[in-house]
Amino acid sequence: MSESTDKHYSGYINIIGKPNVGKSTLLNAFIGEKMAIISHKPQTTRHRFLGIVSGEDFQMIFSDTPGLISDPHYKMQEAMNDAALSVFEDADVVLFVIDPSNEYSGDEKVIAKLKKAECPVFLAINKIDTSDQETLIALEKEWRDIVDFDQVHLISAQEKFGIPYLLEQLKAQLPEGPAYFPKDQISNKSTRFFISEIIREKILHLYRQEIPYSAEVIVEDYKESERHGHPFVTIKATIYVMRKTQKGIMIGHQGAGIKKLGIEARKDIEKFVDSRVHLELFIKVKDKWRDDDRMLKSFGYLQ
Ligand SMILES: Nc1nc2c(ncn2[C@@H]2O[C@H](COP(=O)(O)OP(=O)(O)OP(=O)(O)O)[C@@H](O)[C@H]2O)c(=O)[nH]1
Ligand SMILES: [Mg+2]
Repeated sequence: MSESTDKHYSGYINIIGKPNVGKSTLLNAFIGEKMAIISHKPQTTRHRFLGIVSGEDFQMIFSDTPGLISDPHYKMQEAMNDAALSVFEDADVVLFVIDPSNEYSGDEKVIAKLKKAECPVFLAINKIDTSDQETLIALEKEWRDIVDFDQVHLISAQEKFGIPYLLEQLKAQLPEGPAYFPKDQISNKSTRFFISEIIREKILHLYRQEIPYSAEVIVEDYKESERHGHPFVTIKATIYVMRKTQKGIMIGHQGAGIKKLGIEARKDIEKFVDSRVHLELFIKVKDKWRDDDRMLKSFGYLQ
């Protein structure tokens, strides 16, 4: 096989912004498939992870991050903020996302970092399908007065409006460099990570109030086998909650809640792993895990 002498471009495009502005929806739109979980509830994403798009002469490494919380209440939220702000350390391009309802109160930390960034900084005003031109023009001006953005894009990640052009402009910013990941790799996170995310997404959709925020999901066991000549995967996952009452709510009347959660999660996991799946869910109570260093380490929030 002869080696190509053509130039190769690669780099990190790091997405950052407040909770719920559509960062994960945007990452999925860039990747072209559902990788990040999405919900209408803020603080859906809890960990920074990469979504990688490669071509013959380029590799774009996108990172999705937890939404920036202006007043963290517990250690897990502090760790989420740290993970989000760490994107300034390795970015080749920073993509700051806002939505039309966004105010910049509480954004001082990120604004200071955006101003000091040595790489190109783009502003994406997302959810333009929910706004009007006048508001958007005013919003763009307001933000341009604060930060000297290299480019501003008006997009709708959900409606896929403005995405191909933004992608093209981001690609044009990539410096010359090697592929940092194998060309067929699409993330830095494991199958287990994405399975626990799928289960957490269903918890966000099915349960109300504080339940999703009190829950963490760990895939304890993942076994691939074959059944009737077809691939078959057996998964055991534990859901940690903070109180006994939350465990009761999650299980539901005669187990109806956990059954529904299991069925909905399994359907999406089957699509994700492209196999039939048997999913077993266990619920454990772990008081104050969101402030417990050891638990946060074992859940991957702290190094
Ligand atoms: N109308 C509209 N809704 C959108 C758009 N993009 C995202 N959303 C919705 O906004 C909500 C939040 O989307 P996410 O992608 O989870 O937002 P996020 O910024 O990743 O949120 P965190 O992970 O909590 O920081 C979801 O209900 C999305 O469906 C858009 O372009 N238009
Ligand atoms: Mg998100």
